[in-house]
Amino acid sequence: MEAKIKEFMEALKGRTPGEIEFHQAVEEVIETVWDVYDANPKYKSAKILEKMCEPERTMMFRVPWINDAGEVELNRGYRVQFNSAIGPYKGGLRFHPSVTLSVLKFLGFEQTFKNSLTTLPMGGGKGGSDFNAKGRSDNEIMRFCQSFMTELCKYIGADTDVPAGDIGVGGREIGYLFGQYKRIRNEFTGVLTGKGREFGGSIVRPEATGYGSVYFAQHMLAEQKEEIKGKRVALSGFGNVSWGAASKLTELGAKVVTISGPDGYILDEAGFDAEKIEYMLELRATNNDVVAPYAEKFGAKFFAGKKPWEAKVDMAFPCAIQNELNEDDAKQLVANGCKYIIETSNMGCTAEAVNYAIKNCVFAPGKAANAGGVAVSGLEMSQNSMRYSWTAKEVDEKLAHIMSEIHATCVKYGTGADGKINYVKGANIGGFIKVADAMVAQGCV
Ligand code: 8G0
Repeated sequence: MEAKIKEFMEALKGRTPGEIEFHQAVEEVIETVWDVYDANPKYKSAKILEKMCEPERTMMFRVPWINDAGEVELNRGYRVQFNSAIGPYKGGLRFHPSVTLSVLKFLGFEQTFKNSLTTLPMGGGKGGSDFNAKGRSDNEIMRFCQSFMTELCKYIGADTDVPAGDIGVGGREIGYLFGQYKRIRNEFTGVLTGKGREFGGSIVRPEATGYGSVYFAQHMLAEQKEEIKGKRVALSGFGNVSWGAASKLTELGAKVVTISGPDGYILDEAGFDAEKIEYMLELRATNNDVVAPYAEKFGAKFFAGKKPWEAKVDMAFPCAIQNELNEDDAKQLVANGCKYIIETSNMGCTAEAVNYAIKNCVFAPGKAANAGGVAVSGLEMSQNSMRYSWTAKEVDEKLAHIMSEIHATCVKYGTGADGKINYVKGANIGGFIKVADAMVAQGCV
């Protein structure tokens, strides 16, 4: 088996030279679904895995715009339409200087499996730009979004491809993008999710990724006869995802002690409360991409240039960006008594960290734990189609139910002969089968 996986990966690398993040994401999936693939001639003869690793379509385009000084600026825009076997392409837009085709391909690839796990009819896609919002004015961000959408609007639509936000794309950017789409196409449809409440956005969408991850963790802990209450928790990041996780964890009686930014991490021994959680939103709105001001405001410790994985905690939730937690970090967490790592960012842990964590603590992969975000985006699409909106209670209940279904799928496909649950295997196989069956049914397309 290992030789066949190696052969598959070598062929993929030959076709996609240099796309290291994409290779990393594919390898993790291939390793866990290979047995299922190998045992199903209908998948193999249709070359399902090979097809799943090739986006249906990839757009790359120029995004010119004018800065506040009147000068021309140039960025590159992308949309990767990865897989539409079970629904319209669906996935966020990331505006961040680290964005490359490889990063968006890894994200679009993972999105396909994640969206399948949500039980909702959504295919996989991802897009974005290498645009850096740091230090940019609101007007510059608007002009960039308008130029980006002027090109993107040719490829998306409520029944074709429905982007959303991601890193660097929040409610403000979605508003500008939606306005430009509506102006060019002259249609008011649910072409984007994560919209403002006034124009079709779903309630609970901003909190959904973080809430969902905590709901998933509750099920993991229940399997171990434990509960969230009283746990010390390390979070990374200080954006939307980290904020949602912090508020749900705090509500459930956990003590959140860290958040982080590109400048370092905050250790707040007093734990987070409502005022501090609210302040995370203020920090983000400054466009400065720093967490240090939190330490001064609330009398907490700040460790410049360090990651929060050196803190002594029971649970860790990486909530920032890919590969933010490596093997040494995982070892340090476990050595300090951490029993749970809940990957809440996409591919937040390196491959080595994942392998170590699976063996030495209880580990949840991002495509299961963070699927609540896109799940509520799926609910936003449904509400837009109905021209109706659900209450916070209705959406939150649906989210909690979806997360429990995802956990059950992981248990179904990931429980080993020893009774231990391998959540990585469970999530990958669970996500894979539905997409693979749909692809087989639709023939050679
Ligand atoms: O709502 C979405 O479609 C969305 C946006 C950003 C990220 C993700 C994700 O699942 O990673 C989904």
